[in-house]
Amino acid sequence: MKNKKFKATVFGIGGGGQNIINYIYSNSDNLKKINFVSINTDEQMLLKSKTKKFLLDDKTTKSNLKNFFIKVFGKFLIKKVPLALGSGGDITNAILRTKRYKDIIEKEIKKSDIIFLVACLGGGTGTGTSTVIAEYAKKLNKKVFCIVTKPFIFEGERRMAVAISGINQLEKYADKVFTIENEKLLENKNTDINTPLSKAFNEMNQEIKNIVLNIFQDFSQKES
Ligand SMILES: Nc1nc2c(ncn2[C@@H]2O[C@H](COP(=O)(O)OP(=O)(O)OP(=O)(O)O)[C@@H](O)[C@H]2O)c(=O)[nH]1
Ligand SMILES: [Mg+2]
Repeated sequence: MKNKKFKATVFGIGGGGQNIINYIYSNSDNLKKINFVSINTDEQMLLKSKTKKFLLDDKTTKSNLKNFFIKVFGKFLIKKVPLALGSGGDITNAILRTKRYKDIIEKEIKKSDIIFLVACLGGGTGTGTSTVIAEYAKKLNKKVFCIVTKPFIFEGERRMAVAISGINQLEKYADKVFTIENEKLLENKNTDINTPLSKAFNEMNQEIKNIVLNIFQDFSQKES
């Protein structure tokens, strides 16, 4: 008999991370037992996500915290509240904003036995926030699996260096870090100049979905 208490949460962090988990969430009937949570500093982007959402606002007043709760748990955005902007590639900003929501993030982590962190590295939020959540999850004795992408070469050396330092940080806390290179999309013989990027991304999303599914099933069986 299956252990009904066995639970997993997939966090999609930053713009790319939320895109990927949005795809997985929207294209999986067999993953409905998994808790999907999009986390972003960019409110406009976050509104596109169909999963549960956590906004890392850049303000700390009580009224904004109240608005944050309404936005997380309510269905409609309150129009009067100004939109929270992304970190603009600033890891320090993303880390600071993540730490302000420690209690809320830890509450979500505690619901699960396995934590998956999905992020596209190279920007601020995916790189900064994922390392903070990985640390929280490991300190709460969870199994932590990270699935991250490295930026395209054309995005420049700085973004690549940021991504590599992010991977090094994640390896301190994760049980395993799966790294996927965006650049591979350009080398794929099925991808040419006429292939829409969204189609190429979806193949990668599918690959990431399979990693999550395999790990989840492995653990589910062990727990049965
Ligand atoms: N595979 C894939 N990669 C993406 C996607 N969106 C962005 N990326 C890659 O991820 C890197 C980081 O971009 P974002 O995820 O938008 O950045 P962010 O984490 O939101 O960071 P800030 O906006 O700077 O706070 C980019 O440099 C791209 O290489 C996506 O949908 N799929
Ligand atoms: Mg962003």
